[in-house]
Amino acid sequence: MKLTVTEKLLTEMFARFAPIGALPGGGVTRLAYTEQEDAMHECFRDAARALGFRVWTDCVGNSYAAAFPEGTQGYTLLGSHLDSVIEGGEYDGVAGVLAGLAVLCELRARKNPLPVAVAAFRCEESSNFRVCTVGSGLVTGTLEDDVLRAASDRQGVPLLAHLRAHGYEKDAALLRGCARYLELHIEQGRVLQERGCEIGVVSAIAAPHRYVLRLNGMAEHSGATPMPLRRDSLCAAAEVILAVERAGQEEAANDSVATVGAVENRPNVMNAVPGTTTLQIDLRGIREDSLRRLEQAVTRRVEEICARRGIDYALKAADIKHPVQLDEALQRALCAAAETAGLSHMVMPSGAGHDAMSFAELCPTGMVFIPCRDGVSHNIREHTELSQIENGVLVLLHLLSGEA
Ligand code: HGY
Ligand code: MN
Ligand code: MN
Repeated sequence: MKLTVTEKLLTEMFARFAPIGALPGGGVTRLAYTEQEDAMHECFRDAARALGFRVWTDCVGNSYAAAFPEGTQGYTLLGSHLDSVIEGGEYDGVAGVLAGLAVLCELRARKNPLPVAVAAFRCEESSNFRVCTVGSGLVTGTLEDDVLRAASDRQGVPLLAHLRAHGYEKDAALLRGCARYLELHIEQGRVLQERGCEIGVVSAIAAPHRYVLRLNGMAEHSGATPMPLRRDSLCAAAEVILAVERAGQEEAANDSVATVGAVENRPNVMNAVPGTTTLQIDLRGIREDSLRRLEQAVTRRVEEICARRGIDYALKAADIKHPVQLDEALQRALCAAAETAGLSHMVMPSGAGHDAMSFAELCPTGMVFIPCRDGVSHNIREHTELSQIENGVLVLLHLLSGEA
């Protein structure tokens, strides 16, 4: 099968997206529910409309494009996201949304009547509100109300206030008529590259368990306070950060990971003993038992470090999700589609979270991975080739055209 429109579409669309949230040293910052994400969605909608597709937005700001009329049932939804982490790359999420648009164009060029829609979901990244997959979670009913109400951005502005400011509402109407969800995404790891494999078919998605840990010691004069009298919250945080890493290493054999990705320190000046330090902890795993051991180890070590150092602490869950197994029949069909397309492929888990997590309980859900250079992602150096996105489009097209 020869792609007719994809390369031109991808080249044009990446060029249109490029200036949005662009950073002087390369890479992008397009945080959720900020003007950069708004601009990405507007750019996507304008392009889809110009291509002659029906375009709409739902009441939490997700954007859609389709050739079929409103009210169509049983369609396949190709989705991903357009927001990024801070100092992120241009392909995380964007590759999947553009691949979806390319599939719509290729199906139309072949006069294939299959009902397929593309979705760009809001706030997939947890970078701004410490909660992920908000847009897809709201329209699939998988985002708990208490998590939504507790979420606030990096300046402390509630997520609900952002929705209201956009004229959106939290009680989103559930997505109707979607019979199957597929997502193309860069792997964000280096397994495909190391195995020389062109396509990954995802079997399971690791669940993020995210916590905010607030350590309260005592801010004091850094010159006049003798060492034995100090309750230094940043020193306690340093021990906790290494304890989290060690817990992750102990569970690495079970494909679990553990990271402290963000530190906020107060008063954060050279001549004051730190008094309050807040850590953001990200635990991930595809096995519930391993995740449980990880959580118990982290909780136990936080307790021990704080007791020994006389530090008060509050460990609060920000976002707890379950590991997701993806549809086996779809996995087989995607492998067959890659085979038909003449592309090397392998079945593999995803350590990263995706909007596909929001759909796995709702309908048959599948994911296609394409390699990214050296597995680098959530980094301004993130890169993949247009030809690799085209490979993903080819697999989706073979699957959807029933040619698999
Ligand atoms: O953080 C993640 O797993 C994904 O990039 N949203
Ligand atoms: Mn990401
Ligand atoms: Mn992503």
